Amino acid sequence: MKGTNYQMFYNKKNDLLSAKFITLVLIISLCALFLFTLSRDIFSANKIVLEPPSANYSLLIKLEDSLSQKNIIFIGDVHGVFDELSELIKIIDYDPLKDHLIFVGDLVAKGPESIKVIKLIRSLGASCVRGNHDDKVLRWKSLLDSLDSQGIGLDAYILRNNLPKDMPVKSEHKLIAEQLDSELYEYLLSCPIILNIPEHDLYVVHAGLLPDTPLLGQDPFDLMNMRNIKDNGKSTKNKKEGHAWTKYWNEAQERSSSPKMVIYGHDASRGLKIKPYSFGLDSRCVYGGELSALRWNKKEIISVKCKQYAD
Ligand SMILES: [Mn+2]
Repeated sequence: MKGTNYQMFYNKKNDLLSAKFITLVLIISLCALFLFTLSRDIFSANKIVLEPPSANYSLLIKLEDSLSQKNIIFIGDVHGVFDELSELIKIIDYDPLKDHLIFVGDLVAKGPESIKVIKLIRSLGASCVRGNHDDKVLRWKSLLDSLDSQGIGLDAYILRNNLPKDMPVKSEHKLIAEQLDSELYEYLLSCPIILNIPEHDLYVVHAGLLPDTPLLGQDPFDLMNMRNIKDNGKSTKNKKEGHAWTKYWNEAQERSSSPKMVIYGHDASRGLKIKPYSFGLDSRCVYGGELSALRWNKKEIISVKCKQYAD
């Protein structure tokens, strides 16, 4: 009997212990769930999704008829070089009543006066396409504005979110974005990825086009960055892979019943590059080369010598 009593006592004590234990586990679980929910709410309130690289853009715009009827002058990659751009505009004898300027992108970065360059180009009523450097500035501006409107500092944002690899926090694109007022931002944003000028059978794009893919099916990032096309048909900015995209573009136009010319920039290392159906206008101004303009009706190239601003 003694043994049985002891057993009963032991069982009671055990039941009591396990009840206490279960209650404790329940309380801890509830606390953990509460804290988890709370922290998730705080986190999601502060989490801002960064727009993907080319979130806000027009892929293809046709130049207005009133502008395509003027004498069109294309200008290569300016990269924030204000003095030489001003000099070039004087030398080409630009007449706003008769001429229309079209910039092939990369108005900004690498050179010293990006903001002054955008102001000047905008004031001339020029057209433009978006370059890879313009795109980075636009992405920074859109992020900074979005954080600003929510009262969140960049430091707080970076603590919880990763910036894209090509948008490091210490970048000149961020500095330019910080100086961009809303008018200049709207102007830069208005530059499409591809400008179509059907009256002259040509397209303007910053880097290049794939010959065998419909225009509206092409990736805007590639159109602002490509230099070559690889053997598998994909574009790359690496010049060691495949061949220049212009080789494939020109071959395709020769076979086509409605061939199109492409005016582009971006490829400073290949410099001025004239082929039957492509015209490369980046003559390395910011690296101490030249800034070039192309008067389309005369097929005339006018260049000014540039100081070296970047390596
Ligand atoms: Mn470029």
